[in-house]
Amino acid sequence: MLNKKVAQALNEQINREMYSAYLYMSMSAHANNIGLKGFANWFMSQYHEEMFHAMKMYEYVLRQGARVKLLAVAEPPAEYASPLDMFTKTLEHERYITASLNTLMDLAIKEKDHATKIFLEWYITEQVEEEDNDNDIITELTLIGDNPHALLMLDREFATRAVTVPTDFSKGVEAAAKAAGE
Ligand code: OFO
Repeated sequence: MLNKKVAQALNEQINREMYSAYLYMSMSAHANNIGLKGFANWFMSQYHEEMFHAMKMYEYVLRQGARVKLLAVAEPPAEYASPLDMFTKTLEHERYITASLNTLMDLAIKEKDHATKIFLEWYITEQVEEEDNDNDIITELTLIGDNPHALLMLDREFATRAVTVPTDFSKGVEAAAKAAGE
């Protein structure tokens, strides 16, 4: 059972996760357009991660007997100045997501909603990993600078990133996550 405030805040967070997916989908398209297929693969994998985050929360709201209310998803930017710009914006966005999850956690604590608090811990732990990865990539891209050879090497490495989260939610999100070992 979720109280109204918590249910609304969770629905808003579903929207933020959907926007995250949309943002990385846009970055994937841009990377494709500039010939960086490995970067396109990296961002499309990130898109799937974010869809999983959104759907995991969607299922939680439903399982708690509350209403899912899907809000309009904003338009993400379509152009980026450079690969470094894409990752700088990725890190900026993830910091914003971390802050929104912290606010959500504060609300769950204030409302004494222990189930939601436990549920949100998974997201907050994920954010530490995401920000750390983004920081590492920004450091690499800064070192690469204007060296096209080094950039192509990183592009090849990014081409090997595989999707590890479930992508088919027709039988339920948690069931799919268990089957995928998440
Ligand atoms: Fe990129 O993070 Fe979702 O939660």
